[in-house]
Amino acid sequence: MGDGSKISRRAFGAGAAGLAALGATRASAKPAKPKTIATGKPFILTTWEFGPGANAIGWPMLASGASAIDAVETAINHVELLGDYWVGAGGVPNEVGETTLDAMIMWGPTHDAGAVGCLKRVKRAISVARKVMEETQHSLIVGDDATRFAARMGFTETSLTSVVSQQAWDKWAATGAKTTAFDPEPIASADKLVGHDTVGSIALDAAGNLCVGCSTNGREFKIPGRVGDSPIIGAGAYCDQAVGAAVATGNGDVMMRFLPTYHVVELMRGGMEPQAAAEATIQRIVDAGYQIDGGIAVIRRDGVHGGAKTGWADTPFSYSVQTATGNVTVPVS
Ligand code: SD4
Repeated sequence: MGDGSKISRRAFGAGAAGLAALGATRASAKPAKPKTIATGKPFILTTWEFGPGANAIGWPMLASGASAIDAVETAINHVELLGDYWVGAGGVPNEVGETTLDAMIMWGPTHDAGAVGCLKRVKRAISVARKVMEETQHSLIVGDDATRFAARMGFTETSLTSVVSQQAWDKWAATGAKTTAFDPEPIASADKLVGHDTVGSIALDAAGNLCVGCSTNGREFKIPGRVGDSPIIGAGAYCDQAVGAAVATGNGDVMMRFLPTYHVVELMRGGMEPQAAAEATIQRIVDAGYQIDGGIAVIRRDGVHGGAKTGWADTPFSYSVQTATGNVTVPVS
């Protein structure tokens, strides 16, 4: 966990040589005026049944003045290390039995973001994503190179396989089953995916800074190397300091084609209420003919929130929001 003080990326293109290379027009352009944004009433929103537990970790931090980025990272680390099958280490093996992780973090004040895709052998994926954001000019690092990057940043390499993930893979492989990733797109018939999940958290701190993060181990028996929507900015998560933030969950292979978290934030920027914006965003996917399980949770910076889903007839998707008045869990219908 970081201390919240090191949230800006190294200055881009610093130095006369960099400016000269950009030419006179760019070099003489006025720097953008920083937006003044009122401080807010802190909140933390977390998806799925992880919500109350993760919020109970992140909220006291916000209440005592911590940065939104520390609250989001800590809340998500808590879920990543729970040993839950659907998020983090020890769950959702790929086609060859390995668990790999996708995660992203985005910081409102600078619109900076960091992400890892198909991260192997490192447990706290959201923390590695934060290092990508804070220590490099990059936004997304993937695969074994993400593992090497993590090691360079001081993370320990360890197996992400657990007894549960090994047994799940052994059982699946013993049936001779094949990955569903070669099946036709879930358009003419409903998606048969059952095994997938993600945790997403959004926080606003007392200083008015907004942050969003998400972490997942993707979908069961995926083709090795597959990266889902979670580390794709505007797909798995997105925030805009002036408007609000959103997180997504569900069939990321399809959802990333619609950039739903970017879309919903832009709808709110245009004046749509959070609940209506969430519904319109999911409807866009449905209108394109996709029959998937998927959902989003969204919160405007004034704390008004909403959620929408498609599919998941028997799976209760929910999100939880904690503020000074307590935690509420909102079932999404
Ligand atoms: C993925 N969107 O990798 C994630 C999985 C998920 O509910 O959230 N499932 O596709």
